[in-house]
Amino acid sequence: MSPDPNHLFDGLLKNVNLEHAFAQLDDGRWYTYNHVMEVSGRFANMLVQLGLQPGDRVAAQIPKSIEALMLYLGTVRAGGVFLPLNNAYTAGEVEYFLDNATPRVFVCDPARQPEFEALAQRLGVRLETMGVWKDHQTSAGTMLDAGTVSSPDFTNVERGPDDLAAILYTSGTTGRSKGAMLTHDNLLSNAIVLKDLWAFTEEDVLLHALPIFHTHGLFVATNTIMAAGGQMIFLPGFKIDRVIECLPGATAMMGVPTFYTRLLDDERFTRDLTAHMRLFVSGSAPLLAETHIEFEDRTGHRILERYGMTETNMNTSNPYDADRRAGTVGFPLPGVSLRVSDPETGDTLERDKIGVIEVKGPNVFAGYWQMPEKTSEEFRDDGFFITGDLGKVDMDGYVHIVGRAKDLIISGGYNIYPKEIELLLDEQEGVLESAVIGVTHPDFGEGVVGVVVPANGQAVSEAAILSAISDKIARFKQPKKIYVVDELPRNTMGKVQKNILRDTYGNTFMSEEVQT
Ligand code: MLC
Ligand code: AMP
Repeated sequence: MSPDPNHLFDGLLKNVNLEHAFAQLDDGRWYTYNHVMEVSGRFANMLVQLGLQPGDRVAAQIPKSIEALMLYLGTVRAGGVFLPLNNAYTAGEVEYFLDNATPRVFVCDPARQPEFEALAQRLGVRLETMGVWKDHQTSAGTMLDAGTVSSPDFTNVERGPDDLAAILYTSGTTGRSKGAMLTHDNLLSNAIVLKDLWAFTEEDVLLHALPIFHTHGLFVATNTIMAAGGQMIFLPGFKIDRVIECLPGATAMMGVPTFYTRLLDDERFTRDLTAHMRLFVSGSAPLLAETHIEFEDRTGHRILERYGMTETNMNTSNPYDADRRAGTVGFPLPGVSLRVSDPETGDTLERDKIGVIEVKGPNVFAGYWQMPEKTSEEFRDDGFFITGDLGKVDMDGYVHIVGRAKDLIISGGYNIYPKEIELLLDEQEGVLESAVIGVTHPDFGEGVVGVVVPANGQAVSEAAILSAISDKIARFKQPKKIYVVDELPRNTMGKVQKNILRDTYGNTFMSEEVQT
């Protein structure tokens, strides 16, 4: 059967030379595109043997590894829907996703298997494990053990452009996470656009230090490099020494702003170290204009900033060949329509006017998993998706993001919805109510601060609250500071004035002084 150009896997690997290197791994192994075919084929066979039907979900909360990436590709080849989960999520958080998405298979870290056995049994989900491959002797979970004996030959299950390839959960302003349904065409069209726009070729070597459970590391980075037939230096995470060591072997890097501020804080990061680099891309959170400028002063490279979302993949990008402007996210991608609307009336605003950014195009998701009402709330009648980001298009056509209409904190590139944390703080003993805000953090861009009001006569302390919530939600979401106050500032309508809280506690992470 000839490759189906609509199938994500076939489309990504369409022009690839199978002998070409795909990834250079931290354990010294080299992966070629032949390995990609073989190992993803083995996983696809295994999933089918486990009973996977087209459209079934495969959830995974596993350490970053090349095999984890092959599980994504194997799922897609088998006609399944890949559902990656942040490794930092607690068992309680994972329970919600499994309950909501009802996957056929859940693959977890072998070290955490005991936490999930009862849950998997209750939900009727097949539990498998996958750790990090070490050598042929050591077991690294059931998927890798079985993978060595299953066949590498697999004929991809037919899928249409509108069939789902992945579901990525994204939190909501109400605190409940929503599964963004991404189709084969959403992912494939975006990868091809980005490869062309950013001029990726098979000569490229992408330094990959992002996690692979989010859009940025999983799709923007790996799909784009595959579409180009290029290779990656595939690191387990962002550790500064290793990144600096690997940079001379790379031609491109993608990262969240924290990657770039950390590099700039290191004196080994010099013009010489980056001399052969062709491209640095930043996204997932705002890159400060001063970081952009300092980066150029230090290295001579202008970071290319782009703007995306789990629901929409990438929407805009600064140009590759023309002026990359600090503080802007560039132009809408080819095929993407973008407009700025009045948040109240929905009327389209003229250039330079600030409103809510709305987008439409092949990149935009198919809706939230089993939440038709939530889906329709976030789309206009003419099909534009309301991003919740506030911005403007300037007179030269560059898009600027100036804030958010949604109550959202972005910390080190991870999204944190205050509502989810507030609901948890409110449940704690002695707490009457709470408000959660994001304030400037020197490393993560924004850091989470909780402000709590004790119930009448109760004594509450920061330490007691932090200890009580320590195993309830992922660590990166937990407030890095909690203030106890008598009351929250409210407006005449009774709404908490978070802007006042942000003014009061804005310096929390910028100075040693503790505020009261
Ligand atoms: C780690 N910690 C964080 C954090 N990451 N706290 C707040 N925000 C974060 N992002 C905490 C840990 O809980 C721990 O706390 C301590 O910091 C050290 O943990 P670590 O694992 O050693 O941290 P580190 O490896 O340095 O991780 C920082 C990071 C990582 C910036 C490298 O967060 C990261 O890789 N972020 C990228 C996120 C990403 O890929 N986003 C893309 C989303 S897609 P303690 O208290 O235990 O010490 C998207 C769409 C788009 O947004 O447009 O791309
Ligand atoms: P997520 O839901 O994790 O995919 O995060 C998407 C959100 O990240 C967007 O709605 C924006 O608020 C933010 N974001 C992504 N890229 C940028 C950027 N370049 N500048 C500012 N915000 C960004």
